[in-house]
Parts: sequence; structure tokens; C-alpha cells
Amino acid sequence: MSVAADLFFPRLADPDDGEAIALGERRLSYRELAAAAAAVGDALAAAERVAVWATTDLETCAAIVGSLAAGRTVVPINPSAGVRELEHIVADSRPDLLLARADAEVAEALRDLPRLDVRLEGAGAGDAGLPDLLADEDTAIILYTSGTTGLPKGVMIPRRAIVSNLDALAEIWSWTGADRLAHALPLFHVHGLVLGVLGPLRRGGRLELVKPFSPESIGQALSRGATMVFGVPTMYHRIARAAEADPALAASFASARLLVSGSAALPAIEHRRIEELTGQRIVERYGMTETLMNVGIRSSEERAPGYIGRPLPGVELRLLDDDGNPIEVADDETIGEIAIRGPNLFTGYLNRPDATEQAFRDGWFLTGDLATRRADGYVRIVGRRSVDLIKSGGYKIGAGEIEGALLEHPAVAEVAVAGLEDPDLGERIVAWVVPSPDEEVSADELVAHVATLLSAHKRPREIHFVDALPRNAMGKVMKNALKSGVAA
Ligand code: MLC
Ligand code: AMP
Repeated sequence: MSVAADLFFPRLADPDDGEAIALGERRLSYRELAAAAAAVGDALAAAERVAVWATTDLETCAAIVGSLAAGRTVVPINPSAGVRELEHIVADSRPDLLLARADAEVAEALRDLPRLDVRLEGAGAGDAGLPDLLADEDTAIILYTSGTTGLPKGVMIPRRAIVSNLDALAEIWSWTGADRLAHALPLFHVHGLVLGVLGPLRRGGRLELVKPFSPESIGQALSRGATMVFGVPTMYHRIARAAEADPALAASFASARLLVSGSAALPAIEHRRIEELTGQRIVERYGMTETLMNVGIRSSEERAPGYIGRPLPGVELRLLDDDGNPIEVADDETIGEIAIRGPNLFTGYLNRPDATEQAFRDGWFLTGDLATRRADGYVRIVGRRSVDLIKSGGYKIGAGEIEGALLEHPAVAEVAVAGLEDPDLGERIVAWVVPSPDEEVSADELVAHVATLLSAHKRPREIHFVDALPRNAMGKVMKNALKSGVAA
């Protein structure tokens, strides 16, 4: 291959018949993917910002790769998003076009957008290779992420962040075109899209998409030759449970070159269970929509349970004390907020200069995550600044968004939402509801109500009806008191 290494997808610029992506019985070679993606690019006409209905499909990959290669900005859409989220994303990001698999039935809230059906058939031979029209600071992707309050914010991720971050991960994991990645992550977040789809394609390797997630389906991908797995801790919890009962499944995981976990804390106990069952020590890495990956265990270094490793090449990390000053000691005890600087950072929140300004101090991005640091630089995450951010199944969920949705129901007078520790999901969403006088409502009705407004994963798993919410002297709900009341 005679292509420049600084292209976004070198192997798509000079494509061959090697396999790029597989999903079930369907396969796309680099040549076919280049052709399908080029056809998408040609059909975009004047559209500059495109929404992509991000089902787990080959068409979604072709739509995203084709749009990026043509120099456009992609807004991936969660197909299970609720009406409030969709209305907000459309109003905020104002896409010129919606790209969807030809047979996909998209949500009502998107039907007014001009639509381009994405088809893999009839795209031509693809010998010409894919263009590479995005500049370094151009926004490649806008991903919506929940905050503590209000509606999700659009994180503008430039090409520079993606390319530098994927190359840093390749360096620490010796990730090459010889690897074949299996993952069952959704394609509308950083983990499944940037790392999981763009990563293998940038390396010129193979990607096997697995749908839906199950320990067995990932195990089968490994038996077919996958070398790496990307997953969230909930997946590894379920893999360990299944492998305990099925030695053949455990053996398929033993064959992997690298099992990687991220998006939420991997409990040390899960790390050890997987090791006992498969002989594999999971490699953990820590990231965020705004920063892509910051810290990770090198595949050649110690894989210590509970630690996320050292900053990635090119990424700077500081721990800040409560006054915002850097903590110099590295004693694995002193806790500070993680602040990040580097080429991996986003450029800002779309239409939210106020939020962008608040997120930075002196050029450092404030993550809200709390951690300690060991003398050798290994970082250990111990918690999060805000009780209003929940991580459930690896999804970030703002308590305020769910509270807002529940308050739209006439039977809800007051509400508080928080995450309770959960062995499977990490945290599960719990709502405490003060019913309106003379109104009758069941927990199931309220869960269904949230499901119409917001994504499926934002539904509360538990609802407690209470007479009043505990409040401090300022009138603020004391969520920790509610949490310890249930935990007790
Ligand atoms: C869920 N269900 C409910 C419910 N919640 N039913 C009633 N009430 C509720 N509150 C339903 C589900 O829809 C599903 O139904 C069934 O219950 C089983 O749910 P489950 O077993 O819990 O599975 P589910 O939650 O659907 O999936 C687990 C998971 C998923 C791990 C596969 O959470 C997942 O894909 N997580 C990945 C998130 C991710 O990619 N995060 C990355 C963010 S980027 P049915 O009918 O559908 O079976 C980032 C940066 C970084 O964080 O560092 O990476
Ligand atoms: P998101 O905004 O959805 O990208 O979620 C980012 C958040 O996920 C981070 O701020 C962390 O709280 C959490 N996170 C990601 N990776 C890890 C990890 N390895 N350990 C602990 N928390 C993590």
C-alpha cells in the first residue's frame, strides 16, 4: 500500500479485497466499504452537517465513514432516543440531512428532515479510493452527552482528537491491522463509534460487529478469530457469570489477545473473576465524550485491578484539590479532580459557550471525576464530584433530565433521581416520587412515561413513592440520605 500515514483511513484510500467489517452473515471488504462510503459522500450534495440513524448496521458504518471522508460533520442518533431528546438534538444541531438504512423506520421527530437512504448494493467498484477532506480542526462528530441538569450538550469532536487518540491507543496496545476487534457496543457513543468502528478502520484491521450483546455472541466472535474485545463492565460481569457455567465459553475468551474495559469503573472483583475463569487480565482505560481516552493500561505493563494506568502518550493529567491547585504528592491516597490537557480534547459544546467556559480552567478540562495517583503514575478513580451524574451499564445519565421528564407527568408533584450501586449495571437509576394530591399512578406507568420522552437506558429501574423528600436548610434535596435509606 502506497498511502500517506496521515490520512484518516489509509487503507480506504487504496482499498483492496481484505475484510473490513462483518455483522452476522454480512461482510464488507475495504473495496466495498470504500465504494459504499464514496457513494454516500457523492449523494450528500450541499449538506454540511448530517444526522445518522445509528443502528448497529454496516450501512451506519458506511454512512459515517463516507460523510467524514467527504469532509462533513456527523451527528449520530440513538435509535432508541425519546421524543424530548430527538427534538432537542434536531433543534440544537440543525442537521441538513438524515442518513438511514433504506428500510429503517425513523422516529417521528426526525421525519421532517430530508432523508438519504443508505444502500450497500450498486455502489460501484470502489477502485478510486476514498477522499480525505476533513481538516484537523474541523468538527468530525457531534455527540450528545448528559450533564447534571438540563438537556444533553453537543460535544464537538475534531478530527485531530480522533486521529491522535486512536494512534495513542494503537501505541499502548500494539493495536495493528492484524487485529480483529469484536464489540457489541452501540454506535452512537465514543466507545462503540470512535474506538470501536473508526479504530479498526484507521488501523486497516477487521471489525466484527455483534448484535445484540450476549456473552455467547462475543465468545463466538472470538472463536472465529477476533483478537480484541471492547466492552463495558456490565458486559464483563455478564461474561464472567456465563463463563462460570460454561467452560467452552471461558476457553473462547482465553484465546483473545486483549480484553479491554471502559466507560465505567471495572470492579476489582470482576477483574479477578475474569482472570480466574479465562486467564486473561483485562486492560482498563478511562475516557469521556469530551476527551476521548485519557488514561489506559499498556498491554505490556502491570494490569492492576482497580487502576486505569497512566496518561496516554501526548495527554497530560493533573489532580486538582478543592481550591483548584494541582496536587503534587503521588501517594495513592490524596484525592483530587482529574483535569486533562492534550490533543484529545473536544473544541466546545455546540451553541453553549457558557458551558464550554465552565468546563475549562486555564486550558485544562475539568472531568468531574475524582482519583488518586500512585508514585509510578498509575491512576485510580474513586468517585465523581456530582451525585447528579449516573453511570448505568456504561451509559452516562443526568439525574436532572429524568427528574424533568417525570415532572411532566401530572401525577408527580416532586421527584429526586439518583444512582444506587448495582452489581450488574454499576449503578441503577432510582426515583423517589412524591405523588400529586388525589392522583393515582403506578411505577410501571411512570417508567413507560420516561421511555416515551427519553432513551430506553434512562428509565428508572426502581421507583419509591414517598410523602416528602428530605431537604437541607437551603431547600436542596439530600440525595445521599435517600440513597442510604434504600441501601440500609
Ligand atoms: C431496561 N429494561 C427495562 C428497564 N431498563 N425494563 C423496564 N424498566 C426499566 N427501567 C429492559 C431493557 O430494555 C431490556 O429489554 C431488558 O430490560 C434487559 O435489560 P438489561 O439486561 O439491563 O440490558 P440492557 O440494559 O438493555 O443492556 C446492557 C448493556 C447496555 C450493557 C448491553 O447497557 C450497553 O450496551 N451499554 C453500553 C453503553 C455504552 O456504550 N457506553 C459508552 C459511553 S462512551 P429488551 O426487551 O430490550 O430485552 C463513554 C466514554 C468511554 O463512556 O470512556 O468509553
Ligand atoms: P461519557 O460522558 O458517557 O463519555 O462518560 C464519561 C465518564 O465515564 C467519565 O467521566 C467517568 O466517570 C466514566 N468512566 C469512563 N471510563 C472509566 C473507567 N475506566 N473507570 C471509571 N470511570 C470511567
